[in-house]
Amino acid sequence: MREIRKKVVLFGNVGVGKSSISRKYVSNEFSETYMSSLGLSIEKKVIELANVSVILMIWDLAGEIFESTQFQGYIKGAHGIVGIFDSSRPYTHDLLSKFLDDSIDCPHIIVGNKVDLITSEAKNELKKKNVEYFTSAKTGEGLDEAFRGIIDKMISEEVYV
Ligand SMILES: Nc1nc2c(ncn2[C@@H]2O[C@H](COP(=O)(O)OP(=O)(O)O)[C@@H](O)[C@H]2O)c(=O)[nH]1
Ligand SMILES: [Mg+2]
Repeated sequence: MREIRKKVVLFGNVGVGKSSISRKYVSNEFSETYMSSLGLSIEKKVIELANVSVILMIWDLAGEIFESTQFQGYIKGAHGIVGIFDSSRPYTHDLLSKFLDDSIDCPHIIVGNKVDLITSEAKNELKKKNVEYFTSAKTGEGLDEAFRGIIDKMISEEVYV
């Protein structure tokens, strides 16, 4: 089977759940204890589609990456960006969507994480702001759909034509 390797960068404020999403999606593990990881972690996950294996390299950078001087190096060569905010702290969405609109021209999606912490009313409000995906790194809800969403945006031209 054909293999396609893709660099996907997780992006968003400190504490929104980037590392938790990566860990849950790749290893099905979750921890309530705040793990302020140091540096850069890169996790690999292989997704088998009908006619292609997608090898995702999921990049997760610690720290305040909106502000970081390392940021340009971090997103360099990315095929896709998963922009993550904390659904229970809506201001993290506004920061994220502004940044993605202004600065990013590769395929990207916006993910509202920690959906286990919000009411369905709050979720509906976020849907009005064009949030495409909701996830919980705690329960695993929505993770496959979100990563499938960024995969589809990255490979649509090369696989489905
Ligand atoms: N309830 C809940 N807590 C979460 C979720 N995702 C992350 N957390 C918690 O939020 C905190 C920050 O998560 P972390 O992955 O370190 O965020 P990062 O700074 O973006 O990498 C940790 O205490 C996690 O346990 C989630 O989907 N639901
Ligand atoms: Mg982290």
